[in-house]
Amino acid sequence: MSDPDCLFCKIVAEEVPAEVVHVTERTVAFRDINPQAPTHVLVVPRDHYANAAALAAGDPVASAELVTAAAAIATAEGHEDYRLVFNTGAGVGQTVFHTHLHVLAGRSMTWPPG
Ligand code: DGP
Repeated sequence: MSDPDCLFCKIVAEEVPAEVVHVTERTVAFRDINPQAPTHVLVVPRDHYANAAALAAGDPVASAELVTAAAAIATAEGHEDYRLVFNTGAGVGQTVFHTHLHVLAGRSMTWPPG
């Protein structure tokens, strides 16, 4: 399942370059182009789903694999503590409508987020 107009589908298909740091059967992880922390990686399903809830409903195995991939990336980059974020909807900052899990680590963080 791919959307020809989707940037992250193009990264998964290697039609658009990205610094890929981790791959699994159902996911690809690459560094964010505008990092907000020393480690800022996006983990995406290979298939196109608009947001985290759509992915969980349509492919729960891939949904779980995003989280286990995120944990593996944090460990590989030496972080015990890390933040995982799914922005869902333009009103909270989602700009790319292909599910992506932000993995942020390597600096102190405040709560609540802005
Ligand atoms: P969000 O705002 O939650 O939809 O996050 C989208 C993220 O995608 C944002 O942090 C910047 C990142 N991004 C946008 N375009 C590109 C790109 O072409 N390459 C990479 N690696 N990241 C991108």
